[in-house]
Amino acid sequence: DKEMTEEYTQLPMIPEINTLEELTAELRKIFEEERINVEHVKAVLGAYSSKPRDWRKYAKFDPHRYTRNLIDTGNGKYNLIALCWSEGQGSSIHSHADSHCFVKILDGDLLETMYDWPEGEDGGEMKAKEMNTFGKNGVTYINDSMGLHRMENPSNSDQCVSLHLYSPPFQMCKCFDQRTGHVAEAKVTFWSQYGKRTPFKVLKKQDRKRHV
Ligand code: 2CO
Ligand code: FE2
Repeated sequence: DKEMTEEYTQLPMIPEINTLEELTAELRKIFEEERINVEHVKAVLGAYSSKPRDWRKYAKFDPHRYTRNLIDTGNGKYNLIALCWSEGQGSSIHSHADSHCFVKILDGDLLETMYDWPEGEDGGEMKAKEMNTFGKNGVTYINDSMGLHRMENPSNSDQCVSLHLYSPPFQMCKCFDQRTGHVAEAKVTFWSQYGKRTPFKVLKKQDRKRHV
């Protein structure tokens, strides 16, 4: 209907956003509102041009899997996270706990492969339905009604850093075995929070659970 259309064509004014701090401030303001306009949030993320000096302190890599580094909790409305993907690292196929998931590339390239939810339990091999590569400053969005995805750094020579906003924040999601369609609960963890390494003891406990 008309109201709906206007929501997507008439975006609110996007201010100039020069730094990650300015981006965070704008996001906090937007998420104070009850309703989330997906296109507006995407436009705000797009308005920021990535500068390594802004996010260097969150860019922590691990040789074994991609890391999740908490930047901001947006007054409890969302988690803003820097994900660091070494060459070739990727996630499993996963869902997003009924949250909005916004992604902006800060450095390198990220390949997204989309899948439909499997039909029933262990519904057999999951077939990719769409693949898209996002480059530096690219923005994308997914939620559970759009399906599932796997994200990976397709490069064997360059790292990738991406900025993810999840609203509302979540601790658990579902991950899927591509060959069998088997689903399992997975815990999401933070390698660092506000630029500081998550204490080893906490990580060890989290590690008993499956990861995305
Ligand atoms: N959802 C995954 C995670 O938070 C990353 S893929 O982009 O949404 O670990
Ligand atoms: Fe994801």
